[in-house]
Amino acid sequence: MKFGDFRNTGVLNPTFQRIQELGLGENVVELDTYGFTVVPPDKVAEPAFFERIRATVLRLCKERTGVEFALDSNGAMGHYKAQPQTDGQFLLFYLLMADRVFEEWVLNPTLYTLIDYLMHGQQQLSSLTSFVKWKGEREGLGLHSDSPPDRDGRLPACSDVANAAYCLTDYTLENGAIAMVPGSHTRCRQPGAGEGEKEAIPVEAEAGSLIVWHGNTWHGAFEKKTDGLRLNVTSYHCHKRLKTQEAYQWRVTQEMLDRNPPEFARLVAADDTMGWDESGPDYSRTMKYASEETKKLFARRGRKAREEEAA
Ligand SMILES: O=C(O)CCC(=O)C(=O)O
Ligand SMILES: [Fe+2]
Repeated sequence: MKFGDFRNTGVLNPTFQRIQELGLGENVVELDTYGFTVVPPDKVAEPAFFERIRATVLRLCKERTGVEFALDSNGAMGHYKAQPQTDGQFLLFYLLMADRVFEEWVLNPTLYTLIDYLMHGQQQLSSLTSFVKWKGEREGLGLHSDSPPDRDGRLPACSDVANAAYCLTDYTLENGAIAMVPGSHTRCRQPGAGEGEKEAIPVEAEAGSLIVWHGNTWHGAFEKKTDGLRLNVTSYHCHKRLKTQEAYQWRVTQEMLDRNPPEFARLVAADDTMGWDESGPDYSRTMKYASEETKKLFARRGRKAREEEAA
C-alpha cells in the first residue's frame, strides 16, 4: 500500500494529495507553526484571472458608492452606507452574489485546498468581502482572532473558522499590511485589549498573493500611510455547525448550483438540511451534493448495518 493511502483517513487523503500536487507542503507547515502563510501569486491564479477579479472589485466600489475608483487614488464613501466604516476604509459585502468571477474564486484550488486542510473538510463559506482601504488614521492594530470565542474568550484548538485574503494590491508596512502575531493560534483565546501589539509583524506580500490564517491567529492591520488603494478579497470560512455571516444556504440560485461542481454546493450549504419549514427536512440535499469519499463512507455504513441485521 502506498504511504498515505490509509483507510482510516480516507476522507482526508485527497486533500493531502492535492497539497502535494499544488506544491503547498511548506504552506501547511507554516500554518501549523506560525498560524498563517503567504502563497506567492504563481501558485494562486493566472494573471488574467487576477486582473479580472480586481477590475470587478473596482467596478463594485463604483456601483456601491457612486464614486469612480482608481488604484492610485484614495477612495471615498460616496453614498455607501454599509457598516463598519472607519477612517479610509469600508467593506464590500456579499461578493459571491455580485459576479460569477467570485464563484470561480471560492473554488480556486489553492484557496480551497488550504482551507480544506485547516478545516478538515468541514468548511462552508461564511462571507466573501473586500476590505477597501486608503490613507487613513487608525489607533492600534485592532488585534483579534476571527473564531467566535466562548463566554470567557476561550477558543478551541482546532481552526473553527479559517480566513484568507487574496491581495489585489501590494501589502507593505506603509501600505497598511495585515498584522499577525506569529504562533498566537496556539494560545487558544482572544487577545485582551491592546495585548500582542508589540509582538505583531507586518505580512508583506505582492499583489496576487494569498495570505491564509488559522481562525485563532491574532491579527489586525497597520495604518495605511500611503495614497492609493489597498484592496483584497477576504474569503472567510466557518465550520458547518456555525452560523454564516452572509446568507447563502437558501439564497443561492439553482442556476448557480447547476453551473458549478458539488464542492460549490457544499461551500454554500446547499447540502445542509437545517433551517426547514412545515415541510420538514429534505434529506436528499445531503446525498445530492456529497463528495465521493462521503458517498463511499455512507455505502460502507449501509452495508455494515444490513450485514448486522441479517446476522
Ligand atoms: O486587513 C485587515 O484590515 C484585517 C482584516 C481582518 O481582520 C480579517 O479579514 O479578518
Ligand atoms: Fe479578522
